[in-house]
Formats: sequence, structure tokens, C-alpha cells
Amino acid sequence: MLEIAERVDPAFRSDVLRGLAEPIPAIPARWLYDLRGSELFDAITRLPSYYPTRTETALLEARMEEIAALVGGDCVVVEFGSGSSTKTPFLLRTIHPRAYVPIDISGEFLLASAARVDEKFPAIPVYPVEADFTKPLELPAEIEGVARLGFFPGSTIGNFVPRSATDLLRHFRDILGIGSKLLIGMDRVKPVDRLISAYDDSEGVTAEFNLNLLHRINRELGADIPDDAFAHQARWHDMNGRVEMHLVAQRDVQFTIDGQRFSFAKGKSIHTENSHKYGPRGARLLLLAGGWTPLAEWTDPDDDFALILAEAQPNRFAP
Ligand code: AVJ
Repeated sequence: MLEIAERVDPAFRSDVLRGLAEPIPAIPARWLYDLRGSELFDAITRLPSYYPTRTETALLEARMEEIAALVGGDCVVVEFGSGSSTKTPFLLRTIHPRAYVPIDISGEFLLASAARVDEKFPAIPVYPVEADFTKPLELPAEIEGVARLGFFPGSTIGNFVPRSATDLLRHFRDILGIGSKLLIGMDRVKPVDRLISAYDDSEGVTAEFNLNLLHRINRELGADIPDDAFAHQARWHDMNGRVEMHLVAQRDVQFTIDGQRFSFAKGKSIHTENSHKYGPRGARLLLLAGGWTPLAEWTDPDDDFALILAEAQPNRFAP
């Protein structure tokens, strides 16, 4: 018992209990990314129907020289939500930064990927930071005074509703400082059938990724959710411009989490993730609202995905 209690993140417990008691039950998406969840997400990125990763990687590979020319030399790269750091080599190889700072919430995953980068680029010091990048955080003292390039690939910004995305971009600006640059990946709006197959693959990997959240709740919070009672669903919400992931009750079901009873009628869902998609104007407007001036952008020939380079706006008192 004690052993279990020690492992539990109190924020996980309160987010789950609070989220499931809401009129529209929902759990913040970041809890999908424990070690198993991060591994499953990694598997998603290799699925044929999941176009964002390979499209963004190809863009980075093709356009890195141009990007590097605009970024300028002497800087450190700070990556928000580095995960498995698979796109990082393209950046490090061309930019040759003074240091690399990967920031991720999943500690074990972070250290393993940091070690891989360190091995591949022995000349670049790596300073991993285990943190929730949405919260206040300290950058390592070693990089003080050096220009910063924030790297936020994968359309992770799409996880946040526009209001929170704006807050997050402002937060990045506070962390990195005025004059810093940000290279951000944003997924584009596209036909619904392509979006849905990217988030409900025929191999069932995304379903497993979503259902892992229930396994995590059972394991870490001592809950008894029958995992066959819920099924994965991906929905396009046109008005909000996003794909939503849900876990839908397949029958009436009752369960207990940390002594609290919940009951879900058949068809009721737990909303577990949003993935917002942006057109060119929307993407730039979001950056501007978050305090970043777009400098340049690159897209693939099908306009499936965009990489945007932006600069932290100075505070101005007049236009
Ligand atoms: C990591 C948030 C960018 O929204 O495309 C992929 C997460 N979830 N398939 C996305 C995800 C299900 C992914 N992001």
C-alpha cells in the first residue's frame, strides 16, 4: 500500500477526480504520457495513417539550412516536450548550438532520449529538465546569457484550446526572453476522413494509447475501471477546429477511484485529448496573440503541416 501511495502524483489524482465529476467528463491530456503512453505515442508516429510526424520530419530535413540561416549561430536549443527527441538531430546537426535543453514531464523517457542525443552529439552539452512545461520552470544556470531558440515540434500546441495555447506561448516568451526565437510545428486543417484515420488507426495503436489512461488510473490510483467498458473514439469538432479523443462507455458502468464512486451511462464519454488544426492565418494569429511575431514558414507540397519560425515580441506601448 505504502509503495503505491508513494508513487502517486497528487496532481494526477486531483485532475482525474475533478475531471470525472465535471458535467462533461474530461481528463487533461498530459496524463496520457506516462512511460507506456509515451511508448505508444512513439508507435503512433510511425503509423502510415499518422501523417504529422513524417511530414514534419521531412520538412525539417529539407529546410534546415534555410531555418539555420534565419536563426543565426550562437544559441542554445530549448525543446518543450522533447519526448523521444527524434526530430532534434536535424536541428543540432545544422545549427550546432552551444547546448541542448530537453524539457519533458516523463522523467524516465527524458533521460533515455537525452543520453541518446548526448551519444550522437558529444560536442553539445545536454541539460535535461524534468518538468511540466506549462508551469513555471528554471532553465539550467549553465545556459544563462546565451541566445535561445525554443523548439516546439509535433503540433503539441494543438493539444491546448486557443486560450490556453496563447497563455502557453506567452509563458514560453517569459521563459526564453524577448528577442528569442521559436520554431513551432502546427498541423493544418484538412479533409475530415484523413484527420479521423490519423486519430483512429486500423492497427488500434491510438485506441491502446487512449485506453492506457484507464490502466494508469487503475494502477496508480487503485481504481477498478473495467477496461472493456470503454472504447476509443476520434471526433472532428468543426466549429472548434479540432480532433477530439474520447473514451465512450459501451454499457452502463460503475467504478471506484480512491474511494469515490462514479457511474457512466452507456454512450457517455470521457474527453481525453484535443488536437487543434490551423489554417495559415489562424496559425499566425495564434502566435501573434501569444507574443510571437512570425518571421517565416515552411509547408510540405500538400500543405498538410507547417513549421513556423517566430521571434519574441518586445513590449511596445504604441503600434
Ligand atoms: C502529441 C498532441 C501532437 O495531437 O497529434 C496523436 C497526440 N494523440 N494521436 C496529436 C496524439 C493521438 C498528438 N500530439
